[in-house]
Amino acid sequence: MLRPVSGAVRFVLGGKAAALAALFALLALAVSAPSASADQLGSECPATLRTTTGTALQISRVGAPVLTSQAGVVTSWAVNNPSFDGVTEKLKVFLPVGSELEVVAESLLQAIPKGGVSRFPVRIPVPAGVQFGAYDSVGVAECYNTFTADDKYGGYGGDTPVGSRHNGFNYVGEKSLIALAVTVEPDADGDGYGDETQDGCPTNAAVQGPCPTPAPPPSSGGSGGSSSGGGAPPAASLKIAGAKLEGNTVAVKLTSTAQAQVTVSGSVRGKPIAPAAQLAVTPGATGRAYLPLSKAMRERLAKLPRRQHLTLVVEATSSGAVPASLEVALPGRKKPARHHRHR
Ligand SMILES: [Ca+2]
Repeated sequence: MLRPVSGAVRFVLGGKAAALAALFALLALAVSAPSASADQLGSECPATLRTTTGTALQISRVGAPVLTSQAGVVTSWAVNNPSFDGVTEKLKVFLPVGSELEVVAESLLQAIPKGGVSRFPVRIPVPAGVQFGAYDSVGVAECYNTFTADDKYGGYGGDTPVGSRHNGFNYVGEKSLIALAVTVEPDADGDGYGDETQDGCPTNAAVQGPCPTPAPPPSSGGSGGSSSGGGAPPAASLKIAGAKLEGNTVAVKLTSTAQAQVTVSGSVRGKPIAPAAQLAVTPGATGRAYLPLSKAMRERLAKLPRRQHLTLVVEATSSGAVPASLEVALPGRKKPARHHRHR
C-alpha cells in the first residue's frame, strides 16, 4: 500500500496554515529564484455556460500554466458571470498526487451575482504545483468556445472535502476555460500572508504591519503617525554602560529609559563577531548581555600580537528606540616569538 506522500500538505483554512506556509516558503526558496511577482492563473473570461458537473478544474490550457509555479498565498479569486442567475461557487485547491487529486484547501461558498466580475479576497497558503477549480452544486461557470481543443477541463460530480482525494473525471470538456481567475502572491517570509497586498513586512514572519524601523524621530505635531491600538509605549533611550571582554565573551551592561526588548550585537569593521543577544531591559535596572566571540574572531585574536587590538563596536537596538553603541578594544593574544606553528 502506498503511503500518502502528500499527507503533510493537507490543512484546513486558518488551522496550521501559517506553519505549513512556512514550510512551503522554504521549499520555494530551495527551488525557485527569489522574489517573483504574483502568479495569475485561470481567466476572467465571461462565462457562457455551466458545466454539467459539480466540480471542475482546468487541466490544460494553451499558452498558460494551470499549476502554481511557486509556493505562495492565494489572495483573491474571481469569476466573471455576465449571464447566469443562482451561481454559488467555492474555490477548490487541488494537489496532484499520482493519478489522484487531493483537495488541500478551499474557500467559503460565495454567491456570484449575475452581471460581471465578482472578486473574493482570501488568504490561502498554497505550495507550488497546485491547480485550481471550483465547486457549484448546479454547475461551474465556464467560457466556451476557445476554438482550441487543448483548452481542457475535467469535471466530476460532488464536492471532495479538504484532505480527501478524488480519482478520475466523469467528463472532460474541450475548447473551454473554467471562468475562474486566481491570484497567488509570493510569501518570502512564509508567514501565510501574501507579500504584495497582505503583508506590510515581507521580510519578517512575525510582522504583517509595517516593518519595525529603528529610531523614528519623535513626532512633534504635524500629520501624526498612524500608530494603531492606542497607548503606544514611550520611545526608549538606550545606553551602554559598559562592555568588556571576559575570557572569550564580551559582557555588556546597558540601561534603558523605558521597558524595551533590546538586541545587542558586536561587530569588527562591520562584521558580526557573535550572534546577537536579545534581552528585556527594565528602566532603573542594568541589563546584561553576553556576546561569545565566534571561533573566527578567537582565531584572529590568537594571531594578533599582544600590543595590537581590534576595535569592537557594541551596538544596542530596540524597535522605536534610539540605538546606542560603544567601542571596546579587543587585545591581540599572540605571545612574542615562541615556536612558530605551521598549519
Ligand atoms: Ca509574507
